[in-house]
Amino acid sequence: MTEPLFTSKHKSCIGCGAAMLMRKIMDIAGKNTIVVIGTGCMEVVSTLYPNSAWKVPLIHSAFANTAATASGVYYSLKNQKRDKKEKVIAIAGDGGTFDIGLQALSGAFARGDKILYICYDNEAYMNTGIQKSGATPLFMNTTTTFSGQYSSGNENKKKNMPFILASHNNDAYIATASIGFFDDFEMKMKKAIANLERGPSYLQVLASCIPGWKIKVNQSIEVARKAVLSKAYLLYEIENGIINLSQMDYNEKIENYLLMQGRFKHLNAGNFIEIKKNIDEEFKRLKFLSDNKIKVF
Ligand SMILES: Cc1ncc(C[n+]2csc(CCOP(=O)(O)OP(=O)(O)O)c2C)c(N)n1
Ligand SMILES: [Mg+2]
Repeated sequence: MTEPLFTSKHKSCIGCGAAMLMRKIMDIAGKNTIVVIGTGCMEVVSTLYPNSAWKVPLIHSAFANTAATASGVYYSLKNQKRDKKEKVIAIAGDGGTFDIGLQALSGAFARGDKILYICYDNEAYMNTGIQKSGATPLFMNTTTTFSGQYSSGNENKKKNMPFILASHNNDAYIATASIGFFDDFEMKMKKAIANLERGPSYLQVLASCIPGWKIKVNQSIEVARKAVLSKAYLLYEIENGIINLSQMDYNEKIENYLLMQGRFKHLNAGNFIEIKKNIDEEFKRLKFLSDNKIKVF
């Protein structure tokens, strides 16, 4: 076997879903890749001096500007006529993508910069201690949306990033994935790379977090599978403004997904009903758009 391009020289938590994803990303990307990494767990754990887990060139600048840095690298490659051979992959967490890096990402997509942006979505600002982000799901307990006598955790729904980006650019390839289904991720990442001939690509990948989700160290894959099968995290692609819902066996009970995680252990009967209603509505909406090939953007 050839040497991995994301090696074991990192200090992630045992069982970290995002670290597994980094390895998979680099296995698929290959060595003609320049990685731009946003501030967050994956940057912090993989670049601790004097070690680096990366066997490709890697740039970290700041929290808000991952996409802007990636665009700069892309235009530099283009000016040097290296852009057909080398690709730029930007990697950032959900906080760095849904919130603080959104302006730069929006600019890159509006311009059609040919970068692949991958958001590893662990559904909170994990590196600084599990604060709520724009990707945090309804009712999750975080250190800034604390569940207690007067609150059931996060009161907002997750932002719909794939739709926000799809509304920018019809040349983009956009997809959601989960570390519970690496074959599906691989298929989508290959399409995302192929799309760089035409425009930008965005992959949003659910990546479980042991301390943030309060699960056992051997449950990261299982929980990421249950998230999809229970319809809590829907997998789909958006190409040419048309949604294609990924074919999965969507018949897991949502309770089985939520109750295996400490971050949802406070939920009451009313919370379950509301979550169920939301995910059923969203599934119905996406399935309708997908089945009828309706051009949404
Ligand atoms: C401008 C700025 N604000 C805040 C921080 C502190 N900070 C570093 S990592 C981080 C959390 C990142 O969250 P996310 O993007 O979801 O990645 P994760 O840590 O979950 O992997 C924060 C708030 C920072 N480095 N820079
Ligand atoms: Mg995060």
